[in-house]
Amino acid sequence: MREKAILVGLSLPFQDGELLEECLDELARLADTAGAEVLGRVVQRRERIDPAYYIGRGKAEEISAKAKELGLDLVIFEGDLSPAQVKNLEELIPAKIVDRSGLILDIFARRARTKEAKVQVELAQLKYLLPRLTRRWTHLSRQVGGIGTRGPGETQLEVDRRRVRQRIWKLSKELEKIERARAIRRKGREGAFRVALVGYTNAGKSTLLNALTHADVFVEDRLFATLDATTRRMWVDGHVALLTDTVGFIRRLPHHLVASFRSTLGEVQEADLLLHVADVSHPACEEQIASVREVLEDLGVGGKPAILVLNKVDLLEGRGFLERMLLQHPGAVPVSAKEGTGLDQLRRAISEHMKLGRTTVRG
Ligand SMILES: Nc1nc2c(ncn2[C@@H]2O[C@H](COP(=O)(O)OP(=O)(O)OP(=O)(O)O)[C@@H](O)[C@H]2O)c(=O)[nH]1
Ligand SMILES: [Mg+2]
Repeated sequence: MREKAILVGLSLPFQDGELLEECLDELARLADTAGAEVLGRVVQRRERIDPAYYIGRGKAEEISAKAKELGLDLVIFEGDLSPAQVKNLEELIPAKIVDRSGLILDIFARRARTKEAKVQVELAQLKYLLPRLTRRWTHLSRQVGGIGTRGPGETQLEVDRRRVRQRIWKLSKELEKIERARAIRRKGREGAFRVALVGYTNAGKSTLLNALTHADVFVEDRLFATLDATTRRMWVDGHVALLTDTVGFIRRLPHHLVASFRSTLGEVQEADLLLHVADVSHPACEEQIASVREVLEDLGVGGKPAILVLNKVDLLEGRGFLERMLLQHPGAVPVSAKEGTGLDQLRRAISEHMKLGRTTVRG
């Protein structure tokens, strides 16, 4: 049984209406990936975000009626809600209230397979939860109601907070241990030329890794199929390079997640070359390229040598758009990871960077 959901977005003045539509499309894909069935969308035009309800109170009441009528399990908000907004909305609407960050965290939690990913995701979830713990309790004590519940409620809240903090501490320690082990593994690979695949989620990074190294990494037409770094050997011009596949990016990636995934993303930081994979058939391609570059800047690797790989050219009708993209991004390489076209040109481009590496570092 898929949980029934509707999406809620806010249209603010000076905001691009098309962008909001794209953000809602992306939210719908995220909801689908999380296992929800999206029954509809509600968009409200407003001058500003309402501090108490995010949307207007009247709209929230409308949604409440809709939730009853449709038997909704979830109401998913496009923006990020404050703990107070979640609390107020939950009091009004008989469904779970989830915001964009909460949804992304949920997907990561479902998809984490390795110990490392699980620790990283739980850490991010707890950090997200900590400031939101209040509402669950005020909520509960209000349900129990009346005199005398406040005291024990507060105490319980303190106990809960302490438990969460202790767990955060324990997980941080575990993560440090995993990071040390990863650093040792990386040291063992020193000397080899390292290439990291980066890019927007669903751009085709894992498909490209498979195509270039004949690996068999999990590929899926859903968001965030990959959470763990996988490294494979790749032959380029008679030399071996190591190619690493990593977690995909998304616009407004929750910062707790970026912080927790630092060790996985360490592979990106230590790479000699980045292959930035973009889905050139996606309507928001340029925007996605810009979002990825922003995350790379955040990670302190904005200045690393990179090749922009324009993937999924097989889905383009005509060459006009591709020609424009190639003019816009000199040095970009068009490929279809799925059909295996353009891979020779990509290998040549990688080879050029490897030669540069050999002459400047070891030459
Ligand atoms: N038509 C077409 N589809 C592609 C191409 N490359 C990848 N795909 C499809 O795009 C979807 C996502 O591919 P993945 O390789 O899982 O993408 P990813 O970048 O690793 O995604 P995440 O791990 O979720 O961040 C899959 O359905 C692939 O089959 C391509 O060149 N052409
Ligand atoms: Mg992948």
